[in-house]
Amino acid sequence: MTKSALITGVTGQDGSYLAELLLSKGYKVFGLRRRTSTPIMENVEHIKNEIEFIEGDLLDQGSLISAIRISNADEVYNLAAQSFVGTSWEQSVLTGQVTGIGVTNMLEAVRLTKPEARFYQASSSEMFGKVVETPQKETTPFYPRSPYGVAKVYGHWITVNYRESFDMYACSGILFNHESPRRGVEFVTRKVTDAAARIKLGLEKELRMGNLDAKRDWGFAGDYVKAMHLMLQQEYADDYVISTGEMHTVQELVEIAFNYVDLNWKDYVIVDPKFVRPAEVDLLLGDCTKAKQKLGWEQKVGFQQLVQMMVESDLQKLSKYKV
Ligand code: NAP
Ligand code: F7E
Repeated sequence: MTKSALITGVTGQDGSYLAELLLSKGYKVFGLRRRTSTPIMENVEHIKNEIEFIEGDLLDQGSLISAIRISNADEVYNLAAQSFVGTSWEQSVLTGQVTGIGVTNMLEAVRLTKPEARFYQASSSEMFGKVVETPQKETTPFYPRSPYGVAKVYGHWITVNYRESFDMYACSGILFNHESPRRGVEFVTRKVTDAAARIKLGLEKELRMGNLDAKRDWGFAGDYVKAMHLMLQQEYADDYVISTGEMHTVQELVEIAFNYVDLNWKDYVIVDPKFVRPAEVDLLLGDCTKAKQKLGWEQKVGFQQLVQMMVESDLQKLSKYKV
């Protein structure tokens, strides 16, 4: 029998890769999409005729109940969020409402409408924040460092709580940073690959950055959405860390991107306090042994390959503007 899935945040980076994956597996895919004055469809343009879009918002409970009713989803992937850490200090209340309370709104819609549906919550390594142990695994205590991280901790625990209170199949994937050519341009990887391409093509002269010493465990979004799907195919619902187990600095990211276009990054990069955060997450490094053993999940794309893939994609997108 054909399975159906509802993806919130379908127009985002992960939503688009997950929709592709589920379509390739024969799912009927429904995507919750916000009404916007101009449609934001770039990531799903190529599959828009295969997805059934439902208008709704994580802040509007009725629209979420309707979405579950219309889709009659067997699997619900809650990927929608205000997902940019930087903005979470500027819009802390909104971030709390969407990224935190929005999870309860979605869980309530499932509980009231189709409690047997399987639920995935997009938790984050940002919950570890000022890390209390390295590497971080499922049992590592949380110490969030931003309004975004705090909201994700709430979303994480409400998912665990609904699993334990209502016996729902509700999982939380604690995903470390994952990137792709579809990454929003404000996130550091895409900001750097976009800038390297622009500078190479003569469209920009410099790149202003924040903390070059921050360390992250960066993987490829296309690999990570496979873990989301696997989490909903198990006998019991559980929570899993998904990561590469490798850590790099922002400076290494910059070096790889600029080397790829034969430029010396030191000639173009300026550190600007405007991009330094009020509270920083200095390092994140994940231990995904549990996911490897129980889900059989593994990453395919390495860090250098990922950065080069992103620069290449930005060069192609921007080449028509070359001066
Ligand atoms: P993204 O590209 O920023 O996508 C976020 C999606 O959420 C977009 O489709 C956006 O719609 C939608 N959205 C925002 N507010 C909404 C609202 N009020 N109601 C309905 N939809 C709303 O994020 P991503 O990188 O794909 O990440 C997916 C999820 O994983 C997020 O929850 C993120 O916090 C989490 N996460 C991401 C990472 C990572 O490294 N990428 C790591 C751990 C966890 P519009 O297109 O209309 O803006
Ligand atoms: O920053 C440093 C910055 O914005 C990474 C989201 O997907 O992953 C993401 O959150 C690091 C930070 O991602 C700039 O200070 C330096 O230390 O790419 P980012 P993030 O904050 O790690 C987690 C797992 C999520 O869940 C989130 O949704 O890079 N950095 N200079 C900079 N960052 C940005 N954005 N811009 C700079 O100029």
